[in-house]
Amino acid sequence: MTQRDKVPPGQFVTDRFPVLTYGATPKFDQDSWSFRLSGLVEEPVELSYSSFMALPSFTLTADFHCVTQWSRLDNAWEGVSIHEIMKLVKLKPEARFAMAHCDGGYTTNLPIDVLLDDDVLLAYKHDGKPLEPEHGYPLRLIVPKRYAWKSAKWLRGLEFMPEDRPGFWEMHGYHNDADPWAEERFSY
Ligand SMILES: Nc1nc2c(c(=O)[nH]1)N[C@H]1C(S)=C(S)[C@@H](COP(=O)(O)O)O[C@H]1N2
Ligand SMILES: [Mo]
Repeated sequence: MTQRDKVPPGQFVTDRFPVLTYGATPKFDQDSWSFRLSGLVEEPVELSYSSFMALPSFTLTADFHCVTQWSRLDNAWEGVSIHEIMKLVKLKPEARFAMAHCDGGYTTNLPIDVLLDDDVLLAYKHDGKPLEPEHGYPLRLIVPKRYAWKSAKWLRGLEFMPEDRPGFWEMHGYHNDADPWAEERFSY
């Protein structure tokens, strides 16, 4: 694949790693940090920082496409694969959508089949180093096949839902589905 084939329409490539955050970078406190799986699961789960970090790790190289038109290619992400996370709970059959919840109150929504793709992970490292605070330390969601606003920084939990509900940017005019190859940028 040539580099051009990796760049969706209307995007340009940058080697930088811009920061795009609505609001301030939340403070991380290891003792009060936890990761929750909630909503339509048989038993909700809450993991401490150390038990989360003890989960088997998964690495992936993927491109990252921001709706503001920059793409950063070949990011090496390391974290825990979504499939590993889902071994911790049993989804109820009515679960069809998920909401990512973050420190600071940011949210973003995904259909469960998009969340459960093989390239989705909860990342704690980028290009071999712990995530920088402004890029989501200690944990962020990575959904390579969607625009980057679906890759929630400072992730604290996933909630499973029977019906779709818009997250933060989806409520403020961004497209619900966010496929960069279809240029699903805005909903208006
Ligand atoms: N918690 C949280 N996650 C977030 C955001 C945010 O404001 N808060 N911004 C989103 C947007 S719009 C983009 S483009 C990417 C940018 O990730 P980066 O700052 O690591 O480049 O993070 C996404 N995840
Ligand atoms: Mo963005």
